[in-house]
Amino acid sequence: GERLKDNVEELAGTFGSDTLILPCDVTKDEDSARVFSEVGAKFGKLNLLLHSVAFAPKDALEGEFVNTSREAFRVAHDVSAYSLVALARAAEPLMTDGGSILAMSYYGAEKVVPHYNVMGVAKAALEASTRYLAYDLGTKKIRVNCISAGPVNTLAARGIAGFQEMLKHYEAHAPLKRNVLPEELGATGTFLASDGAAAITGQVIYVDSGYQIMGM
Ligand code: 0WE
Repeated sequence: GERLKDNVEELAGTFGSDTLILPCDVTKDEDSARVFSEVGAKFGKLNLLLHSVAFAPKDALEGEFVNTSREAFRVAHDVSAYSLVALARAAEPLMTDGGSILAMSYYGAEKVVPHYNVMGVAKAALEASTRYLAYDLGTKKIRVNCISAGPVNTLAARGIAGFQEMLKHYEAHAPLKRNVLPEELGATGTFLASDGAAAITGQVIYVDSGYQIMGM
């Protein structure tokens, strides 16, 4: 939306002048169709799709999971999980040399993180969708993977109660005894998009200072 437009333009500016910035409401099939039609018109083909979008209504991330409304569940899954399926389907015709599709996940998909609630269920759907998409698109040499990131102090994290404590918890308990840097997530994305990862598909790669291996 408009609120983030300046940030997006600043970031896209670092890629040089031949960029295209388009709005996309991922809950609308017409929007993804329009985006990839414009990408096709300008560039002719596509190599990489990074899915980095999630939303659950704020009240669903505060109370108990058992109280999640049908509507909050629907919205969280539509925006955070189904959108990967819709975008992959729209991107596929442009990935004529094969391609790499990446999605961002979080540990709350596999273990209970208090208050992550319906987002954890939606991330579980996102990770499972990654595997089914990897199977379908493998014949087109399109790979589909998730990066499961440790907590990063982003704009989306700022509104989350207890987030600073979560950063401290990772510093204390992760094998590397530190938090993840944004550029480390970027470097993993670059690797997964590269030919070095040509035989990696359907995976969830943890970029979390090793936190996920711990049992206690
Ligand atoms: O996936 C996320 C959060 C994504 C997110 C953030 C918001 C905040 C504003 C989705 N929907 C909303 N809705 C809003 O209204 N993370 C991995 C970050 C996160 O969120 C948490 C976490 C962590 C970590 C929520 C509770 C507990 C832990």
